[in-house]
Amino acid sequence: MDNKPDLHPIRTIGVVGMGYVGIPSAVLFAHSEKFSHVIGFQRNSRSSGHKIDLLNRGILPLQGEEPDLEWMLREVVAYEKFTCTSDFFQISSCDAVTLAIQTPFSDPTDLVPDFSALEEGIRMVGKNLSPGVLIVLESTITPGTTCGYARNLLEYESGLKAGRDFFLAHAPERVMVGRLIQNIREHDRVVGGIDEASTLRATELYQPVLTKGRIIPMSATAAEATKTAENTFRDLQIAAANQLALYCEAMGINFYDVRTGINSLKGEGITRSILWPGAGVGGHCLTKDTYHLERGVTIAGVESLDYPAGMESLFVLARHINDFMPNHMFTLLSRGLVRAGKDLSGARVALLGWSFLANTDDARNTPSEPFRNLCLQAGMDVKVHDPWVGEYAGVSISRDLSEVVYGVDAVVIFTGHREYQRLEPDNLYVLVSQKPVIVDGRNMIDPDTFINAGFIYKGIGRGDKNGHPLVHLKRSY
Ligand code: SAJ
Repeated sequence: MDNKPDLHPIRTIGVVGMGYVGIPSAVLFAHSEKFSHVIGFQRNSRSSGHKIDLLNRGILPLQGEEPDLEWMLREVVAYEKFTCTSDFFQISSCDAVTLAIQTPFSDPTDLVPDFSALEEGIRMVGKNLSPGVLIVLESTITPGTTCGYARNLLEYESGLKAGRDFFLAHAPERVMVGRLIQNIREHDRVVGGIDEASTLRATELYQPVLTKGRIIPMSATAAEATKTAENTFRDLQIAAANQLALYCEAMGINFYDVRTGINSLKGEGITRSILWPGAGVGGHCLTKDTYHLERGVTIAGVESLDYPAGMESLFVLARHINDFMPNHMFTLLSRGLVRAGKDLSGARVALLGWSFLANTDDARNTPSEPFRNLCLQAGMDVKVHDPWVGEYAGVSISRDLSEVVYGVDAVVIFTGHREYQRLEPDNLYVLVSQKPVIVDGRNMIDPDTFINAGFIYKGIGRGDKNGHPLVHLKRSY
């Protein structure tokens, strides 16, 4: 008996979850002449149900610029190659179904991601699953989820058997907002099946939408570990830069000189690629994927893990170092105010930058928030400026830089928005209070120009400048 699903051509594709991963994915499948139709599945929920009608009218329900996505969506709708629906029964007409549903951590300390939305999606697919279908999970998930939790749920809801009646794989998304279409087409695509046949079937699905990118086949669990670990390693590299910057401050030297020196070591097989220290690490990737990886090891077989007894995970330690950086920014601010002879309580602070990523409006898990909380707990008055972020629950954010810095005791640069590179020391000096402090969390300004203009300077990694002699200026007004 042939115990493999039958291999008819993939013609109709279902994409569950019309978010910033699902929409470009669905549009690219629909745009390929290899496939005849794509159905986007979206819950008719209060927060996202509106997307169904917009998408069916060829209107993109995403924020910001997404090159090519808009006209491609209009085209596939016009040619009736793409439709969006909340009727999950239509999954039964699909040859392949992908799920791009986020699994955020409501509280990273408990290491338990919120699977509720993904679970609902998997159940709906399982209830309408036909034999021979390929299911692919695209969300970032804990290693072991595809072969364990997801497989069991699909088999339970469908009464079918993975590997025998349907194919199952994981193909993690690697998209960046602002480059969705380009990333899907040009990044290599890791594709991991629960078995060889599923890997091959998933390769058949993704190959047609790749241009520069190539398929990288592996097991489902290896694919889950790849995605979580690629962000874990980036977080680790940032933590290494942050720790070295803290050391350089303590040693009274310039981190950026040391970084240049280290990176000058070149040659066959020699890499250092030191990243940049900063005021902290935000976003929804690096702040959670380490905990997905850690949870994967915990579930997959912590008893078989050979690791130094009682030693904390290097990866979790890196998370703690990065989460410490807003505290360090508060220490730099406090030291600056003390040098200015000012009390922390009642001090007026201009916090420049609320988004977690330079020149974007993305404020998810922004490190500016814990810093602002520390300032408020110390009795400071904080005004927030950001040229990109419109609003954020509980925080008033101004676009008027002069208004935010007027009369403050300290200016703190938290996000590397290009606007802050253009801060002019003399213009700023006449707006702020006497003996002003400036703290640079993103290496945006030249210390000497602000020190010579009368500021008390503190900067991450700038041990060579943080104890500078004070320059006393007679105010000309
Ligand atoms: N950061 C530093 N120092 C650095 C780099 C970043 O402090 O040298 C901080 C940033 O300020 C930010 C945070 O880390 O607060 C995250 O920055 P990021 O550039 O890693 O941006 P993310 O979080 O959007 O990461 C995404 C990831 N992409 C996907 O998951 C598909 C990541 O894998 C990419 O490497 C990253 O984009 C990228 O390189 O653009």
